[in-house]
This record gives sequence, C-alpha cells and structure tokens, in this order.
Amino acid sequence: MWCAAELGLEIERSDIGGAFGGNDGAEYLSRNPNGKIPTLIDKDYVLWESNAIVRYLCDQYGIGHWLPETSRKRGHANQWMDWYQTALHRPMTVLFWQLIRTKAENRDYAAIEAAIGECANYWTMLDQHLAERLYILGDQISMADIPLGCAAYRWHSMEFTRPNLPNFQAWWSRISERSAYQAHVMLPLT
Ligand SMILES: N[C@@H](CCC(=O)N[C@@H](CS)C(=O)NCC(=O)O)C(=O)O
Repeated sequence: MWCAAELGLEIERSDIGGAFGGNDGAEYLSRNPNGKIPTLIDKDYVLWESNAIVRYLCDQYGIGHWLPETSRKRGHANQWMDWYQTALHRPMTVLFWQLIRTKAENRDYAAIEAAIGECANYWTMLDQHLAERLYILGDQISMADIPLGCAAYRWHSMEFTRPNLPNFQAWWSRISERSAYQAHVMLPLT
C-alpha cells in the first residue's frame, strides 16, 4: 500500500487474514493458494508475494527513481529486497509475534533476546551501507527502500533496547517524513 501510494495509484484495500479472516476461503485461495497476504489484483492480473508486487508496481507504473534504470542498480535493489526476506524477516517475525501477539506471561524471553541480537547484527550491516547514502541505492528513494522501510518501523515501534545506529536512524527519519509512509506503514502494531 505504501508503494502504491508513492506511485499515486488508487488501490482499494481489502483487509484479509488474521482477525479479519477470509484468507482460507475458496475464492481467496483460488487467487493465492498460500492463503497469505498480500495479493494484488490489477484488472485481470493476479500477483502474490509482497516483494514481487512492489517490483511489478514499480515496473508497470513506476515513475523515475522508483524502478532503478540500470540492470546493475536493479540488481542492488533486488539484493536488498531479497535480503530482507531471507535474512531479517525471520527474526523480525519472532519479535513481532512474541512482543505484539503473545501475552507477557507466555513470552519466550530467550527467543526474544536471540532475535534482537540477530536483527541488530543485520541492521548494523544496513547502517554501514547507509554511511555514505541517503537511501539504499544512493541519493534517491527506490523500491529497495520499501521492504526494509516497513521493517524499520516495526523495529522502532516495539519495546526493547536498540543499539545506536546513526545512519540507519537518519534513513528511517527521512522515510518517516513521507506522507505515504505515515499513512500506510506508521500504523498501530496489532
Ligand atoms: N513471503 C510472503 C509472506 C506472506 C505472509 O506470511 N503473510 C502474512 C502476513 S505478513 C499473513 O498472510 N498472515 C495472515 C495469516 O497467515 O492468516 C510475502 O512477502 O508476501
């Protein structure tokens, strides 16, 4: 939704899954057999996997810097997008489930500590990468910032002690000033 808003696209959002349900019904499963969200429906075109959706939106409707113009820049954008999915997503999901969706008395604090440490190591890599860049690919925001930008909000919105990562924090502050990010990402964690 953040990506679509940045591209100026009007998308009707239907809340599915979790407390809303509906992702295990035949209609939804016929579009996305995983029963997961998100699923994008663009006229007669159906697409699932969030990063694939971001790439498609930027490719089909992207303006200027959102879809990097060279293969090499797209390579780096894809690298960081996939890195989020394959490296950060798992420990970030542990934190989200433990701290947001599990009552305090039932939490696994060893798992939480381990996940904080793992995420901190990954965020430190990004912090080093951002030492000489405003955004993940350089001077301009691009599709590469979208998955990590969403995760950065969650990282800063849960209660635990975070390491001081000045470049990462400056990047996150920059992104947090964007109205599309505020409207679609900076929402209560539930
Ligand atoms: N790799 C997939 C992950 C999809 C996924 O796990 N979605 C979760 C939310 S982040 C979901 O559908 N949860 C609702 C449920 O399982 O009922 C993507 O990025 O789209």
